[in-house]
Amino acid sequence: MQFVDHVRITVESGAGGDGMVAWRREKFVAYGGPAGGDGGDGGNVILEAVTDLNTLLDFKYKSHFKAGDGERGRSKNQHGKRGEELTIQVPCGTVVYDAETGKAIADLINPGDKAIVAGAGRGGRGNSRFVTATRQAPQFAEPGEPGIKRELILELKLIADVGLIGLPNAGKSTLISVISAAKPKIADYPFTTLTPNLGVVRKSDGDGIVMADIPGLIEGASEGIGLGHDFLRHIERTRLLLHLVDIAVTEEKDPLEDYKIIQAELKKYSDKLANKPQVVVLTKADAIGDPESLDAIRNRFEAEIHDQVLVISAVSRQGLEEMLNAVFRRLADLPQSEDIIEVESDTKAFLNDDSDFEVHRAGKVLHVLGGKLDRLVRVTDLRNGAATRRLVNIFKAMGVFDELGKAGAKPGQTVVIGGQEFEYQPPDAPA
Ligand SMILES: Nc1nc2c(ncn2[C@@H]2O[C@H](COP(=O)(O)OP(=O)(O)OP(=O)(O)O)[C@@H](O)[C@H]2O)c(=O)[nH]1
Ligand SMILES: [Mg+2]
Repeated sequence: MQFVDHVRITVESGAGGDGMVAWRREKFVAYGGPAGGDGGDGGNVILEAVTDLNTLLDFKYKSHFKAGDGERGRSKNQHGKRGEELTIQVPCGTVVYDAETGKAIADLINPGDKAIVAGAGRGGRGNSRFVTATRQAPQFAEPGEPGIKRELILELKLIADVGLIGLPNAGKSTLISVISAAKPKIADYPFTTLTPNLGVVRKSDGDGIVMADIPGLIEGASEGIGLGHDFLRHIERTRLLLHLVDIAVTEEKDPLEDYKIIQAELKKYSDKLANKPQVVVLTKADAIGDPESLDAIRNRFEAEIHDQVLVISAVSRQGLEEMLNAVFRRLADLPQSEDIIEVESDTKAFLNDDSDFEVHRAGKVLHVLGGKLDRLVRVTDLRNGAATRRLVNIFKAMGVFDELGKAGAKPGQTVVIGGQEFEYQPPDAPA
């Protein structure tokens, strides 16, 4: 199975349905009172973390998602139907970024975690909602709000307690296959592992921890050599790293140099990863016949890193229990979760910007900017004179024209409000 951990998708929420202009039919009465129903709201687009996915592969085939639009309002004050909501399933550990800003907007870690990434457009109100003492027969209704369309980057960062790192062939996959039920491919050539494997390692009391086996790193990985180093994102969220060093290669290579190569590559990826708690594990001890040379290697490592160094053989199972005990002990002292994602509040999923307005001059044109005004313009049918007159009255009541006057607007001048052009009228002119 192909493992995909980085995709770009487009999501679009449903537009709200337009409000309706309709009249009650009564015998002998031309306009029996307004009876136009509201348009239905559109559907939201939601991302949800689920356990039965572990790659973003599906998004390679389908990357465009749209929720249903709301239906338009009907006569007899009947409201339009709501648009269908769209829930997109993603694997646990999916981080969601706004593609435009690059900011993380959601981190879906646990099954059931959800984020609304595109909020539905609201349905427009029908004409019966615009009745006032002086306006018994409103000839207009609100259009529905548009949906929100945006691009997102989804990135899978696995969630595991322990990450296995080391050069290719260090014995990472062999170790996880021996201490968990995971059955990754194992072979005596480099880059056997191309995509991460997760395994659950059980303690004697039944508690389990999750271990991640990832591809091997080599010198220059940060410059793209070998498999590069992007896959390190899968151990960013681990609490502890097991650094496996093959000591069966002493003839041609120095294991301590191998160790340093990996440390240097971790640092090139991020200081955070390089400084993550680490346990150094010398592997393939069965291949070293002489116990004294084994001790000598261990001593050299301990002198270098000033910490305990473990020695194992996955093949003969030597040292495995001691290693697991050390891992469980270290984990017990470490915080439960490693949150490395700083999620910013997602301001683009909803059209609910209620900010007040400001007047800006851009050359000769005066712009009035503000979320509240944007919304008002959006839900006004500007081809309809009555609706537009109402909008202009609201502008006046909000003090928009006063502010435009202060900013030097001349009667008849074009001003831009909510992205639409209007003619400026002094505040005391009749609507
Ligand atoms: N003698 C001995 N050989 C081992 C031991 N552990 C792994 N090997 C062998 O080392 C080779 C590489 O093992 P893998 O587990 O595939 O190594 P890896 O670190 O996952 O390698 P990549 O996936 O390529 O990064 C295989 O031929 C294994 O059989 C061990 O404890 N003793
Ligand atoms: Mg492997």
